[in-house]
Amino acid sequence: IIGGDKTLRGEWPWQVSVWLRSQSKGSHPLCGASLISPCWVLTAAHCFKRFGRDPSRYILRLGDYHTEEQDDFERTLSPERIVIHRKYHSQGWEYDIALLRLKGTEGNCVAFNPHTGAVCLPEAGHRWEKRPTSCVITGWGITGSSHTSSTDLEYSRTLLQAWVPLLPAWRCKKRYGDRFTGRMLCAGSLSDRHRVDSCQGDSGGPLVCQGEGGRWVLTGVISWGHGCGNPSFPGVYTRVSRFLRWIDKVVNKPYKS
Ligand code: 4AZ
Repeated sequence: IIGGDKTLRGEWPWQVSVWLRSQSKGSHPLCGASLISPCWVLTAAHCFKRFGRDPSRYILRLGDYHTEEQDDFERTLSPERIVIHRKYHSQGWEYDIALLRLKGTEGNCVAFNPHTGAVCLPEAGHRWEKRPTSCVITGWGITGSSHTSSTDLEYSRTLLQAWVPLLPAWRCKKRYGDRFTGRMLCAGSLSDRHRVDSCQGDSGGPLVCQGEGGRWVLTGVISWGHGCGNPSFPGVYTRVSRFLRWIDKVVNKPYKS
């Protein structure tokens, strides 16, 4: 997260970290992800580009805050299944969405606690950027000061957050052309003085916006962009409201292994 601040422990209880099982101590998570129900975690498809789709290669941490310390509510789980959107292609950025099934019987995979809980999904067709909305991104990815163009090229050891404005689609169309589609959201700071963005290591993690009644809604999945923190090249997010039927289908389909 570029231009972010420290979070409080338990502040974003749906935040999940995705690790390669063989990662050594002192390394950083591969991706972020979001808990959407007791058995399902939503993330980006491109998180599995490098190391493949075998669930046994990965571990998930719930209730995590500090990547190198055992936090009070932290739990390590392994995914039972990785479901990547079948239209996702590793050469492109479309359909950058994946669901991870946790081990356990339906409804009984993880117990929620003060530092672990699910985020709400948006309503179908909700177009957040119609009204100027500030949303929050969170992650353990590469950091950088909000006032300089350089990133630290260092992953954060504590979970960071940043407020990021949603931008009209044309801001991203102008920069990315046809690579930016209606299944994506454009977000970032336009100010050269206060750069806010997601970066490498944050992808798969949440972009949440506050809906009516102050509920946090999972509006985007951190996906891609040209560099990090450059106001000319906003961050691109998978637009969750366009994938509700896909999510419903995957989550509610009877599964036989
Ligand atoms: C990445 O490499 C990445 N600035 C994620 C988000 C952004 C750029 C790169 C957006 O995973």
